[in-house]
Amino acid sequence: MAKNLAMVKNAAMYNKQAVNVMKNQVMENRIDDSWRAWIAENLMLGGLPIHLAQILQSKGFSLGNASEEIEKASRSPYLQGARRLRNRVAKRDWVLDIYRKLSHLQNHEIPRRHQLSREEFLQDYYSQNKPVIITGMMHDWPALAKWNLDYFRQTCGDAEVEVQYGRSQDQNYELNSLAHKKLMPFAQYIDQVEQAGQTNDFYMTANNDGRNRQALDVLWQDIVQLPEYLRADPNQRGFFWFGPKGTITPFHHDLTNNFMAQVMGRKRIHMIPAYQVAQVYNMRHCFTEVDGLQIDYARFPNMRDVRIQQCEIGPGEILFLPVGCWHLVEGLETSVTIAFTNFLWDNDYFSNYPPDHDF
Ligand SMILES: O=C(O)CCC(=O)C(=O)O
Repeated sequence: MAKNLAMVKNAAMYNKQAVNVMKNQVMENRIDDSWRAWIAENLMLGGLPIHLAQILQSKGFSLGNASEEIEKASRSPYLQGARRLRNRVAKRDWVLDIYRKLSHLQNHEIPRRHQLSREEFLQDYYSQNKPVIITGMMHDWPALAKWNLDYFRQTCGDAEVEVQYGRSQDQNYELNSLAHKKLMPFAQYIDQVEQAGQTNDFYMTANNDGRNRQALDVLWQDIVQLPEYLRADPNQRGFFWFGPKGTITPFHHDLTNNFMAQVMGRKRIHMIPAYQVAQVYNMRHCFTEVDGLQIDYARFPNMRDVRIQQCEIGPGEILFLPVGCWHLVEGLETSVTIAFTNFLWDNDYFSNYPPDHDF
């Protein structure tokens, strides 16, 4: 059963998708367990019994049967338990909404801080779950001067690498990332990036890191870990993102705090604070169906309440992406980013992540 797009607030928005899925069963004209689940779900959303009965009637059930079933569900002690849980979630949403409302009083610009000290970073950003752009901390990276497509060809062009491929044909290319992995010589990928102009069809991402770590080993000699903020850890060096102009990483959140250290090209990042999770239609794991570049407000009305922050980063700049913060990333030019998660401070938000990802 597809999950609902909205919480109680959106009670009018019944689960239409589920209605379509179950069209076939209507032929038999009986209310079965999947329809019962639909009734329960929509009662929990705050749907009025009479409206639910009318929808069932329009699907071929008799009004009497529908009303009886809805009445039975409403009285069910099982549903009383679920109602309590729903109320508890609504209370937590209310608390999160305090942060959302207060955030409207804040300056929306992502601050740029030159050579931010460890302590300031910890106190003002890491521990506050707030993004920041740090400048002036990559000046000793050989990569900044050396990296370009020819250098990549010369140093590891023969290596076999893994990339995400064939993304244009699949709306859910991030959710289905496993299906888009493809192996090719690095030199061939570099040629494609060079010739592409603008495309989102292929992208070497952190999802390919397991395979590429060894293949691109030599490039890591040009990177200096950032000791002001990161642990030296030979097993956790960072993640290599390399793609053409036009790549789009759709809205999602990470389960770690994250640095995006920009080496080549520019990127635009759209961010939504983590406490707005109730408004972003999180359906599966850390993803949303909302297209952040073309938001359909009729389908996703809660997005009107969402505060989206935007910034751009270029070579030598580091964006701190706080854990849980929703982000969408656009490659504005051929671009290379190194992402890090090995911070000096606790960065385990995975152990207590809900095990069932169907939200
Ligand atoms: O650079 C990108 O395209 C996406 C980066 C990202 O989403 C991340 O590091 O979590």
